Amino acid sequence: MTVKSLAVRLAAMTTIAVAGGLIAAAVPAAAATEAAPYCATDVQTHKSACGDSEAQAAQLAGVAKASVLAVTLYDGINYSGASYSFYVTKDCTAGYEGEYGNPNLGAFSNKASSVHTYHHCDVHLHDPINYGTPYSVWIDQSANLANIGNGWNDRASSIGVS
Ligand SMILES: [Ca+2]
Ligand SMILES: [Ca+2]
Repeated sequence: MTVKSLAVRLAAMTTIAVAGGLIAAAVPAAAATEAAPYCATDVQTHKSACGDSEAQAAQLAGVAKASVLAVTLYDGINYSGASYSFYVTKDCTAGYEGEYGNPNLGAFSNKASSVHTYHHCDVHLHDPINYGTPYSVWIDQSANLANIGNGWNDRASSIGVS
């Protein structure tokens, strides 16, 4: 076998593996969204859970009573549809220090279409997982992320909160 034919074979195998992965990943994600559309993560424990309401999701994620809601991402515009909430230990400060973050939005990656922050927090949306570029301006709230910068609808895969 020549080097080139091996490379072609490997490329073909990779394509099949990627296609299979996409199919496998898409089915459970859709099922999970239908069953429990509200999800939450506590920054202290990094524990995430989903439920039938935002309150239930927070409870199942073990969000501490002292924690505060920093940001909620919504699948729909105008703060509608499935949501993902991120809880922090205390109110954010007036400055931008990048105090908290979620490096991988998981099933909510590339879904957020509107976002609302609370307790003096603002949010950076990052296109890749594990932060990095490109990322959005600091956002306090946006009813339609398509209007932020060059468009952030269905794009965020990780978030920074300050
Ligand atoms: Ca969306
Ligand atoms: Ca992305």
